[in-house]
Amino acid sequence: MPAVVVIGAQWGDEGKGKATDQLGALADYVVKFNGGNNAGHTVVLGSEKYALHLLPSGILSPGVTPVIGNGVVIDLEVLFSELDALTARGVDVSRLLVSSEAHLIAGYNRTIDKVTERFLGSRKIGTTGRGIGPTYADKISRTGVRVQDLFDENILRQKVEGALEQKNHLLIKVFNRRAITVDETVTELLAFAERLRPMVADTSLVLNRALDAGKTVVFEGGQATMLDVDHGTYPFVTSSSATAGGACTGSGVGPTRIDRVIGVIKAYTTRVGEGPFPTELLDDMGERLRQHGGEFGTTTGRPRRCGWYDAVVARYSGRVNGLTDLVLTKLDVLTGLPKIPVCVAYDVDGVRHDEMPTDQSDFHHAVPILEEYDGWTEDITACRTFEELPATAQAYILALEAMSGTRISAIGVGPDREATIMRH
Ligand code: 2SA
Ligand code: GDP
Ligand code: MG
Repeated sequence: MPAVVVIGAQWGDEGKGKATDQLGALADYVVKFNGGNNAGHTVVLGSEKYALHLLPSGILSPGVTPVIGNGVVIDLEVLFSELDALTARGVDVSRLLVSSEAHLIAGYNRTIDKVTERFLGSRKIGTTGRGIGPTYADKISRTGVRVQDLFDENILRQKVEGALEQKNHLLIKVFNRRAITVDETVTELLAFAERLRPMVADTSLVLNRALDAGKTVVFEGGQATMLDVDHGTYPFVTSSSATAGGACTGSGVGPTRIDRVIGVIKAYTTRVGEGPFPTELLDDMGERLRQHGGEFGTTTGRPRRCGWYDAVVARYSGRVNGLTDLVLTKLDVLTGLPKIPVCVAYDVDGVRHDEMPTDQSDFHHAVPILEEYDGWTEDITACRTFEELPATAQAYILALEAMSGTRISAIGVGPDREATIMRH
């Protein structure tokens, strides 16, 4: 399996970090291809717990070369504080490569992210406030600042001047804020330039050569399918391509080179931030899933919204990502529930929808059609084969597999790296 893409199949926090970390042990390169430090991936190795944001989860495996691809937006201060924190814990981060084409998050974009959310009031997106959306907006409108600009101060200054002409207009006239100066921005960005320089590479060339040489490359998606700027619940999405196609545009590796696309999916669903969520539970059961699943943002600490497994979302993810496998996570969190409802389709104004409604407004008032499965009471965290699972847990997995349309090839039964069942 030389080139494997790992993406989130729901609204994020499915456990991609754990899945990537496991694959990372078999990989030569692990590439982050979208998003930035809005991401939060928790990896548990024995008694050690790591929360990764900007760095690919594969960084924890000795021998892996972690890569930050061109599709990522980088906050340099966060990058170096994450690197320093890992180094202090004995993790070797010396092989990290950073694309010269990746875009940089400047202070003005963090400010604009936060003030825009405040300005939107009840129409807010519920962003992480890390400057992600405004930085991708600059990229698309061709006013962004890239990693390579750090190494020519004249060009950097020109680009920052161009960007600030627009930003200051917005900040002063619309948001009633002070102007941001070119000097403060250039100083902020250049502060890390010399530390970054040795890591900067043509990462597309490096990865394609690695694949030519038979090496294994894992592409790690940030956020998830339903947060993808094209295929997600727009406008309640992040601003990058979190689906499998993003692995190609965000790394400079062509689609013909990808061998497998793994969707990570929770045995129930969570979402953080605003936007529609048909199976959301606003009652005690939602609170039970949140507490048992530890469903609080890895980056912001926000409580995650919780609900039942949604097979319409799973089928949609299978389609838009071309999934070859599903990794079903957090099955252990459902232990103890007498019955487990699953959404098999939606009712929209009396019409049954087996597929994702084309019209976003329909999705906003889709009512889940639920089917119930029997639960189990046995502790499953020590199970390491499918056959060791209680019969009702096996039946639940097989039902999800049948209705989701993609083979479930691994099952998570706990946060630890070892707490996984592989199905061959
Ligand atoms: P942004 O900041 O512009 O990307 O926010 C836009 C939407 O994308 C959602 N988003 C996320 N959803 C789930 N997990 C994310 N990472 C963190 C985590 C989130 C946290 O692992 O827990 O700590 O709060 C993530 N990042 C972005 C966001 O909630 C908006 O709905
Ligand atoms: P990511 O953004 O998709 O990498 O997911 P997060 O790290 O934000 O959230 C997933 C959480 O679930 C983390 O705290 C993981 O340690 C934890 N986790 C992952 N897989 C499992 C599992 O199978 N069971 C349990 N109980 N926890 C898991
Ligand atoms: Mg997360």
